[in-house]
Amino acid sequence: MSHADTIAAVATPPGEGAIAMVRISGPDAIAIVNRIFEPFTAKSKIVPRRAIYGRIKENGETLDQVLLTTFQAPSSFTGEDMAEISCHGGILLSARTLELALRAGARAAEPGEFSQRAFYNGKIDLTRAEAIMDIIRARTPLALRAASQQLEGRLGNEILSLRDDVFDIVVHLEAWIDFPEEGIDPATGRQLTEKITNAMARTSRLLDTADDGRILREGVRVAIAGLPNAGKSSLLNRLLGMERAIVNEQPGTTRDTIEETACLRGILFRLTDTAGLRETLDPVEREGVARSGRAIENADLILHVVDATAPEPSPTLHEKEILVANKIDLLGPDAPMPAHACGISSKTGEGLPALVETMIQATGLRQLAAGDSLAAINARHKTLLESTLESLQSAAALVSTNAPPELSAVELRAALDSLGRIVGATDTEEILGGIFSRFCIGK
Ligand SMILES: Nc1nc2c(ncn2[C@@H]2O[C@H](COP(=O)(O)OP(=O)(O)OP(=O)(O)O)[C@@H](O)[C@H]2O)c(=O)[nH]1
Ligand SMILES: [Mg+2]
Repeated sequence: MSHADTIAAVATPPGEGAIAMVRISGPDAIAIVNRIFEPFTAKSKIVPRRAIYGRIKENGETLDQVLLTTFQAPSSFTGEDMAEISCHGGILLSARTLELALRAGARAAEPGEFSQRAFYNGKIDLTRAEAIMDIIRARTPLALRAASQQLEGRLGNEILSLRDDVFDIVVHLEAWIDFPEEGIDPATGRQLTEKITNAMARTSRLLDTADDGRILREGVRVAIAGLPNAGKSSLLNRLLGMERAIVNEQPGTTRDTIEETACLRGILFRLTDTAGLRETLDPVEREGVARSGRAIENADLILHVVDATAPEPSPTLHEKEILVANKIDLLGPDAPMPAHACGISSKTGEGLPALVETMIQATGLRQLAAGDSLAAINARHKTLLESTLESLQSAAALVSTNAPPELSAVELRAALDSLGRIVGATDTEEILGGIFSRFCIGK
């Protein structure tokens, strides 16, 4: 699809900096640039992919000295004619340069509109478009690596190859629809079932990365929970490396949940300090305790903090729970270390590195980092892969019960449709709007 209008935006964040960039894309990009830009050397011509030094003119005066780079369709990010004006990085200056481009015939771009055009023009599939935003938003090295692999097409290619496999099965099956009198012979039936099972396994493998994907993009949700005064807030402060939460010898100090993010050895953690869990008549503290319950429910990992000097009745360990025995600095030299617990002192910092190591092990991200494939899917991919898997399961069941091939074909076509939506081969305006509206302006 080619767009009739030409869009422009400041592609760099607002603020002072060495350079800001105004990006223009569309059929009139070069004509617009010719109206507002003048090379310093009269004989310099605007040639694609060559940077030219010149000035931006406003009412005959020089607004700024800039570097202009142009690209000719289809060899550009959007696949259209494009111009990038690198001016000095001032808020007013970049806004004025943009305004001149708009007055010269461009329209202000919507968020993500450049990437959307790149998608429409077949430069990138949807998984790559999403990867661009993941790269921009990445806050840890691992998240960045995963996003960059997605941009290189790891996920997109896997989906396309899976789609090819399913397509082959459909073709195979549809050959039988044309000859209804013959019916599918048992050997072919077995072969088809095997192929569908194989596609199901590949889909499941991708689905298994959904949690990793969420954790990479949003961080591991950790609830720090336990009885009042166990040292939960002290532990939060230790992990953050700053005095974020109030610490006091009075039980019931923390009333509300406090959430902060920390990057611990390259992994993003969203730490929530909670109100100590106890029965109370104080309505404010009760609300705090209720909030603690919700934080615990939503957590990927719970740090159950107990006071090592005042052992609680042996706590029930949840699957996603790490038992942390705090205040070991108060234990006598001969006192036994609490069994099945990470002994730490939030006061001295003892045991903290081992606790962080245990937390990282519990996320499973270490294996992910060690593996060569970092395809970690997002929530949109997850929903679509789930419906792919459902359709494949139905198709497998139909084939194995020797149902008419038309019925299995319908299911397989539904699987193809879901896979197509992931890469954007079967797009709907609705999905696209949802994805691109979350982009930055100018991207
Ligand atoms: N000696 C020692 N004292 C600690 C340690 N951790 C916390 N404390 C003390 O224990 C008391 C309670 O600490 P907090 O961090 O406020 O405990 P909390 O679990 O957040 O308590 P609530 O918010 O009331 O639920 C404070 O007086 C801290 O100084 C530790 O490792 N060693
Ligand atoms: Mg507290």
